[in-house]
Amino acid sequence: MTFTEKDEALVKESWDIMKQNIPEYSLRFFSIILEIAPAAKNMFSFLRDSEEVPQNNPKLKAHAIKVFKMTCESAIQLREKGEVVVGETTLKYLGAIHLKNGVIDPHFEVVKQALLRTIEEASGDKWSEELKCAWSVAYDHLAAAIKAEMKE
Ligand code: HEM
Ligand code: ISQ
Repeated sequence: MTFTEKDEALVKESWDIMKQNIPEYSLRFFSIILEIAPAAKNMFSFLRDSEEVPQNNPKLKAHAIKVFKMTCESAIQLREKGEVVVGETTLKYLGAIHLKNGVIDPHFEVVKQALLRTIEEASGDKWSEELKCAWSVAYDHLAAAIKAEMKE
């Protein structure tokens, strides 16, 4: 699939909506991950010792934002260059962090579904098949880069 200007605009637009309520959407994002894969909870240092998902955890928020932002940046790169290039240092770091915390390939599908559902809820009647596809493609490219690094 070629990533068009329209796709990029769709991704940016829904990220703008999400930005207006980061606490809510980051929590929602995380809760959906745990709904799909409850065992994932223990992989996260900021959750390991708590009973439920903390309502206002700065680390959770900061990380969740990064995931959305990086996916959004991937969309921009896909449109500009036709591929996703993550800085080598960032990629090495992310590869190492995820490997160390026990993340395996199938988890990426879980995070993808959670990301899409969060965007669906956030974008309301702006949600469309096209929007879903644009985020999916951007995420898949980014995930592939991290997964490849984890296999190095
Ligand atoms: C940490 C991004 C996929 C689990 C992080 C961090 C970022 C990130 C930015 C924070 C690193 C730091 O500053 O310390 C991403 C992106 C992903 C992705 C962009 C996909 C494209 C996944 C998946 C899982 C996962 C599939 C498994 C459920 C974790 C865990 C940490 C982490 C356990 C460590 C959190 C902690 O305890 O501090 N990720 N991630 N990530 N991620 Fe991901
Ligand atoms: C880290 N990696 C993937 C998804 C995440 C969601 C919330 C907080 C941190 C995360």
